[in-house]
Order: sequence, then C-alpha cells, then structure tokens
Amino acid sequence: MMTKDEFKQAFLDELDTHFSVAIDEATDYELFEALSAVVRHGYSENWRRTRTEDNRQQTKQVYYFSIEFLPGTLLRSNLLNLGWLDQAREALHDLKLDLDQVALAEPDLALGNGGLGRLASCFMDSLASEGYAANGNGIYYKYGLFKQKFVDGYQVEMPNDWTKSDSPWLVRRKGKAALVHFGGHYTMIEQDGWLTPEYEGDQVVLAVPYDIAVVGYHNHVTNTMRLWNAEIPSEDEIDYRTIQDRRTIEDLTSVLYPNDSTYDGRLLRLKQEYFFVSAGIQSILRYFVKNNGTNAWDQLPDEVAIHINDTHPAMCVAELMRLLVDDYRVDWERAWQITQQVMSYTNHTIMAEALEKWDVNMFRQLLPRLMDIITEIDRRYAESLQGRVDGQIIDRTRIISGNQVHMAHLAIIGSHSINGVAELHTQLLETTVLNDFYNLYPDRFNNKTNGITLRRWLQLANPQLSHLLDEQLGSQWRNDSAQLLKLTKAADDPKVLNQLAKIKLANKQKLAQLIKQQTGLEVDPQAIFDVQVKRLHAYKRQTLKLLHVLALYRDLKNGIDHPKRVVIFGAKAAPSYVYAKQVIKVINEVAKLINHDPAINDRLKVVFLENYGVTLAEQIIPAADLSEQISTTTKEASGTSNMKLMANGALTIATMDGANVEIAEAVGDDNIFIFGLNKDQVNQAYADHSYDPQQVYNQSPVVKSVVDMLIDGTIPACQAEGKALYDSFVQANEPFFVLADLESYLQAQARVETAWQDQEAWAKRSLINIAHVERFDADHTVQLYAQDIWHLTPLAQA
Ligand code: 26Y
Repeated sequence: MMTKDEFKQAFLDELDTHFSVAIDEATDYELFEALSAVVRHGYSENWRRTRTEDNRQQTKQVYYFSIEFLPGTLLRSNLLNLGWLDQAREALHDLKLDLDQVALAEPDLALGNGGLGRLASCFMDSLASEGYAANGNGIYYKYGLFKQKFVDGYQVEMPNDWTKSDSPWLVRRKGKAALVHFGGHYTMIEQDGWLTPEYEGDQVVLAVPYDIAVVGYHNHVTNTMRLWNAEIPSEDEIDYRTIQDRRTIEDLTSVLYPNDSTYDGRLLRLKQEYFFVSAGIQSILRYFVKNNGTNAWDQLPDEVAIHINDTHPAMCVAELMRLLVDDYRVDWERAWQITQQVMSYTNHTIMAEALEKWDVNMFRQLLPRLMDIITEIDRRYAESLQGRVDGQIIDRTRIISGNQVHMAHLAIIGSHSINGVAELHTQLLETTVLNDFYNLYPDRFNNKTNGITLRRWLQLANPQLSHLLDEQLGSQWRNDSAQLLKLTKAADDPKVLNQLAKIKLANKQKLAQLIKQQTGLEVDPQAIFDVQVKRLHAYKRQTLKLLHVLALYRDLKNGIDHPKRVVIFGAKAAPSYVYAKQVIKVINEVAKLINHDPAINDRLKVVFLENYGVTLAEQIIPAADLSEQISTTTKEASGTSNMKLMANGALTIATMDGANVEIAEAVGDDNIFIFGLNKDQVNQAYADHSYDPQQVYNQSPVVKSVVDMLIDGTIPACQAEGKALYDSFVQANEPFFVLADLESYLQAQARVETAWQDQEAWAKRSLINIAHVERFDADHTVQLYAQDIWHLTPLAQA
C-alpha cells in the first residue's frame, strides 16, 4: 500500500531523477513518464515473483496467441489495479495537477483493428485479475492502426508511429530472443538414427521480445504480454550483407495488416503470422525444457495451454509439431496427441472472407518444412476417416484442398476445443459453417460468450456511476460483478433514478465539450445521445443508421417534430475497403448538411468523431443514451461495444444478432428495442434467394422517399458516393438486407422516442441494464475458459 504522501514523494523523486525539472516546467509527457516510473516500481516485484511463483508451483499457464492487441492506455488502469488510483489522484491534486489531464499525454497502444484485439486485451486484464498465470503473445508492429482524419469528408490514413514516443511500459528482452527461418530448401538427413531437416538458403530473422506487465486487480499477480519484433541477427549468428536483405527483415513487423490485395502483401502477412507463432512456441518450449528437461513431453499439456485467437495463429498446430518432431525427436503420434491436448481455438466470424486460406505454392515457398508437416497432418487426418465417413465430408474438411491451405481446418483438427463467441454464433458454427466438423467432433465445440473488463469500461471510464454503485451496493461489486444485480432493488427509487440521470447528463456535458473541441459543433446535452461505434463494415450497417438520420431530417423539414437527438458515429474503414469509405463520405456530407441547416435549428445533430479507438470509446460510451447494435442478423459474431454501452446504462436498439440476443434475455423485452429479420428469416432468404430489394423499394413509400434522398440532390458534394450506396441497397441479392429492415428499424426508433418522453422510466430501464451486466463481465468469461478449455487453477495468492 502507498499513502498519498508517499506517492507524492515518489513522483517528485522520479521527476527529478529522469528530467531534473520542477513540476511547473515539466511537459505533460514528462509528468506522465514520471508517474509511470512510480507505477513500474509498484509492480516490478510482483512481476518478478509471478514468474518465479509459476515456476515453483509448476502452475499450468495459458499462452494467448493473437495477431491483435488493443490495450489502449495503461497508466490509469495500472494505478487502479495496484490500488493506487485514489492516492495518485489526491497526490497530484495537492501538487495542483489533474491526473486525468496528465493521463491524456499517454498515446493509445493500438496494435489491432477492433473487437478481436480489444477482446484479447480485456482477457489479459481479467486473467491477471482472476489470478491465472496467463501470457499474451503477439507482434510488435512499428506502425499501429492508422490515425484517421477526415479531409473534405473523406477518410485519410496517417501513420501511427507509436514506438517513437518510447513507451515506458515495454521491456526489451534481448536475452530471450529466438531465430525464425523462412524460405530456402531443406533435405532430410539421418542424424543418430533420426531424420532431421537440413536447411539451405533460408532467411533467418531474429525475434526479440518486448514485454509488457499485465497487473492483476488487487492481487499481487502480474502477468506478461509479449510482443515480438523482427530484427537483423548479429553478425556472428548470420551475416546479412545487402541492404535489400536487411530491409525485408525490418519490414516484417512494420505494419499491422499489410494490404492483402497484392501477392507481396499477402506474403508479408503470412510471414508475420509464422514469425510470432514460431518465436512464441520456441520460447514456450525453451522454458518447459529448462524446468522439465527433454524427456517429459507428456507433461506438456499439464503445464501449457496454447490458445489460437481466430485463424491468424493457426500455424501454432504445425509449428509445435515441427519443433517436437524435428528438434526434440518426439514420435509423430505422441507429438500429435500432445499438440491436440495443448491447443484450443476461438472462431470470431462466420463471414467466409475472414476465414483465412493460403495458396499452397506461396506457403511452400515461404515455409517449406511447415508445408510438408501440414501435408502430413492432412494426409493422416484423411486416412483416419477413410471408410468411416462419407468421402465428400472428408474432402470438405481437409486442410489442403483446391490448392489452398485452410487455416480454420488446421486449427480445428489440431485442437481439443473450438468455441464461438456468443450463443447464436456458436449455434451457427455448429449448424452451418462448421457443421461437418461439428458432426465429426461434437464434444470439441462449446460456447464462450464474450465479455469486457468492467475495470476499464466502468470503473475508469465512468467514475461517477461507480461511486453511485458504491453508495448503493458497497464496493464489493468492483471485485464481483454479481453484486450489481442488487441494484434492481433501487429500480423504483426516484432518488436513485434521479442520481443516475444526473450522472448521465454530466457525462454528456463532458462529451459535448470534447465534440466542441474536436469539431467546433455545439450539441445539446439534453438531447438523446444516439451512439454507433465500431469498425465500418457493410454488415454492421452504419448505412441503416444513416437512412434513419435522413428520415428524421426529412420529417423535421416537413414540420414533423421529434425529440432532440445527437447521432454520434465513431468508425475506421480498412484502407482498401472502398464501400466503407464511401459510407464515411456520405455520412460526413449528411452531417454537414443537417448541422448547418438553420431550419433544423438544433433538433438534430450528426457528429462523426475522427480516429475512433479505445481512448475515444472511454469518453463516448459513458455519455450514450442509445446503443446502436444493428448488424444483419447472423453476421455479427458477438459484438462487445454492446456490452460496454449496456454497462454504462445505455439502452440498446438491436437486431437479434450476436450477443444482443443474450442482452435481450438478460434485461427483458421491456428494456431493449428489438427489430428486424430474425435468423430463420435471414437464412431462409439466403437459401431461396427470396429477398427482392427492388420490390421493397417500390412498395414502401417510406423506404423509397428516404433512399431517394441519396440520389435526388438533397445531399451536396457526394453524388458519386450517394449513388454507390443507393445502388448497393437495391442490387439483386443484396446480402445485408438494409431495405428489408428499414421500416422495422424506423418503428423501433419511434418506440425509442416514446420511451424517451418518460425520463424516469428511461432511467429505470437504464438501471436494469447496468444491474444485469454480470454475464458479460470478462472476469466471468475467462473463468469459463480457464475451467472448461485450459484447465487452469488460479495461482495461490501471494
Ligand atoms: C483475415 C483478416 C481478413 C481478418 C482480420 C481481422 C479477419 C478477421 C479480423 C477481425 C475480426 C474481428 O475483430 N472480429 C470481431 O471479434 C469480436 C470479438 O470476438 C466480436 O465481438 C465481433 O463480433 C467480431 O466481428
């Protein structure tokens, strides 16, 4: 424990040691660095001890392999988890500083795109907080996710060179580096009676780990997230002479998601995947051998669980086989049993385009030995089913088919557990996309509905609400979200409802200031704050929200009134995703039109905030009244912004997709606004091609009048993009059912407006949402992973 005064002294000492400046001369970044140094002292002993405790107790550990991590900022979350947040805040206050202001100097660690990466980071926090020995394994990208700017309404991508600012959280561990081999040829030679590959002409890359401490909440556990950087091996290891050679090595971990529309881009991405997989598995085995020697491989599954987060690290299966068989001379069958027991896999999507497949020739050229290992896994797989199951099923489930390597099949065949991320999603995996595998291995399939860490998304993001919860429930909910259910007792207490409404208003005022700062726009905090924040994708249907905005605009122009509303978007489009960028442009032009139309007079405002990311989410989400979760049913695996918004008391308007289904179940029909086609209707329409958007357009005057606004000159400065959207909505076989759901969506929005009229009833619904968030608490989710999949027990608490 640290008192306020001790904290103050430690902070001043660090400021002096590092920068020799007085407080009033220090820059915000210097203040942040001094604070982070105090924090590092706070966890360094625990970090060392957690590693040695794992060792001594031989506790089973999980290694979570993920090509994305999105931790955001770490100063305040580390302070919170150390139990120092209040002392730090007060100490700084005494020094006339504001912790939140200083914290803004810390840039986000944005080594990911969206849901999958943020989930990985929520899990890291929850695993440490629940006392499990867990390790993250990922890539140290030089450039994180691009910074988004709007120029003339268009998205422009700026490089995010985050390593320049020298993050104080990273520890470079050169001593733990590993070598990763690419390309060349190999021949099998016999060595002491064992066939061993001898490589020639391969490229060797040095993988250097950068470690970040993951501090558990009030429990002395500090885990590690390890990010691998590609570097040039030193000359005594390998002598690289040409600049070209050196550059290709350094390029390896340069960018997140290389453009995959070219061969070179795809090759680079495959290289990245193998790079962090190989380095990670080498380091796991090295540690295991250090503790157990080279004769105890059957114990590996008792000490190690490896988790494959989506298909990107699916090569873990083949790489573990390669190392066991080639380097440690374990028999194939035994190695295979061990591998299956160690590996588990999460699927995050049913969208075909995200299930990775690699061209066999490309794969072989880059990873000749691994390709042969996969070929052998595939051959044995087919052989084991021969005569037992229909040949067509074998063909459909093989790893290699059509000259492609199917990464999901590799992950499934090599794992003992396969999970989806929400009940509906898992059910769809079992009955559609992975149905063949489900029939073969029903026991391997299970659901683990996603979760979010309430420490970041409630305690840190919404301190006022957290204090109200303390008052009402005592502070145990901070450790045990099941306590939140007790809040329902206050559901009819006008005092509590009033306080809740006041807190929401205060958060909205804060967001209004930020909006003013960033866009110059004035918004009224009394209006409905209607929020859609997530990656920009056709299936997520920011377009549907846009059409609602147009409908409101049309009404207001025609003298039909609506409650005041501020529609807030946050979304990045993948740089090569043309349609998503067109949507951004149209939203921005519509926003410009409406926000500057004097006839609208503040009744409606549209705000598209630039550069959506973890930090901006922390500012937007506590201020939301309405949470937009409007994906085409069956397409959103889970969603996690839906959970964050619910935890902060927003009401959800949603299709019965992903985890929305479970939110509806948790809060009850009266406390959510559901609309749109259900999964059976959607699947039916796909199956019999019965969706005819032209017909919907022609038969519904409402739909027609709104959609026509995209092409009738209403919106200036985006004719081409408006037309592109229009065409996409009415095209035959339009896969996202935008027009099919439009009327139902508008009706649901009308129900929102009615509900908004009674502010006390709204606050009550908000309270009920907050009270039922336990089942979406990542602490709870990771416990289920630990019990059912990884078989971990928490470290005995120090
Ligand atoms: C292979 C490449 C095209 C690719 C790149 C990124 C494929 C997938 C991804 C990322 C997927 C992702 O973020 N999925 C989201 O995962 C969340 C966490 O499980 C879900 O909540 C969300 O519904 C899903 O879209």
